[in-house]
Amino acid sequence: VHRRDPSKESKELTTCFHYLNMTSRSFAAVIQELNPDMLVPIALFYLVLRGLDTIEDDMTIPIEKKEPMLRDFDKYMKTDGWTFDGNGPNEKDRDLLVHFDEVIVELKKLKKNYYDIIEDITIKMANGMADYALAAENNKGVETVPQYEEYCHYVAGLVGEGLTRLFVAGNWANPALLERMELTESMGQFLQKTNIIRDVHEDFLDKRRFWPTEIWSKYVDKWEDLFEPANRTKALQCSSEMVLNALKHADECLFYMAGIREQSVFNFVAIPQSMAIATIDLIFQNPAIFYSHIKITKGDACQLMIESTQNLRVVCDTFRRYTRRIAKKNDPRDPHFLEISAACGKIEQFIETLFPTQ
Ligand code: PS7
Ligand code: MN
Ligand code: MN
Ligand code: MN
Ligand code: MN
Ligand code: MN
Repeated sequence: VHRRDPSKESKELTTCFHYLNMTSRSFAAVIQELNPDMLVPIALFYLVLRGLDTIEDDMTIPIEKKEPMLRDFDKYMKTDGWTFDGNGPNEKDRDLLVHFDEVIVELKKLKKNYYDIIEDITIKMANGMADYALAAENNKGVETVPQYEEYCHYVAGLVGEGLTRLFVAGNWANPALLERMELTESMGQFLQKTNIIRDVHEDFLDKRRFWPTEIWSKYVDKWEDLFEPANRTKALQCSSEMVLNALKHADECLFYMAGIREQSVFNFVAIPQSMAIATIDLIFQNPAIFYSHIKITKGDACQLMIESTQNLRVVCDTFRRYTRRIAKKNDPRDPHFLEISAACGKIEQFIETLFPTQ
């Protein structure tokens, strides 16, 4: 195992790692365990997107200012000395933008092929975020399931694309993954959809909505009604349909991981996916998502870390265990009972084809 040596780093790079540790929910540790050749490019990729997302999430920036800021973010990331002192959804994220000039110094030292991938993904994500922020302001927002999936593509599918391009550039992943971009897309969609289902109440308090009208309108007349205790049964049925929609990505995530050739990259991609299937299990049939912020326990997170840093067989065992827990909780009175049962069956079957149990 390789360790960073801060005494051999520039002061700006040390600052970058400081903000990586401050801002990342679960990514900081796995990024720092990456192979040294991947470590800095991926840490900087993370910080650029974390900075961009801080602007997207800052609901105190009026849309007239937010939209152009998002669309110009790729210019800021190459402007010497650029910083931004906004409100930030929390203090750590705000601090990252206050010290963004130091991220810019390090970005300029990247190999051109790495910088170009990061820049390309940033441009596409930022414009997608701007489109959806503008639509939300005009009371349109996410209406159909294809729009929901398009938003998830902008904020997570594209991250997967950039990462897969970086992995292949370094020969850490099978180049065949580039010809199967739907597998990469599933990796991002599965993480983002899990985040959107879990954060529904937090986003509601921020006056943001990512659940598509096409789905929630089958259960309640108005979006706010989903959070009324009197409507809990309908709300849970609605969340089951959201879970069903997310579960369809699980088998492709496992297939993607079969294309990773290097242990530290495998750990980096597998840990968030295992956390996601465990989070889906926590969310499923759980009314608490409509009134509080729920998270898997520290103990479960520790176990998932251990299980996700070995090999695909162990990760498949994890997925099977959580899939069975989901299937067990499935309620025959739920309108999507049969489809959820089939989706769980499909995941188990896929694992069986990868690792037959004689
Ligand atoms: C470059 C490591 C591995 C093929 C900062 C990792 C928002 C779920 O929606 O703030 O604001 O509530 O909780 C990470 C695919 C992205 C997708 C994305 C960049 C996996 C900014 C993570 C992470 C692709 C855009 C959670 C997507 O943030 O969300 C690097 C392969 C950042 C990955 C956003 C969401 C991350 C997320 P929200 P959060
Ligand atoms: Mn965010
Ligand atoms: Mn966001
Ligand atoms: Mn500074
Ligand atoms: Mn969220
Ligand atoms: Mn949250």
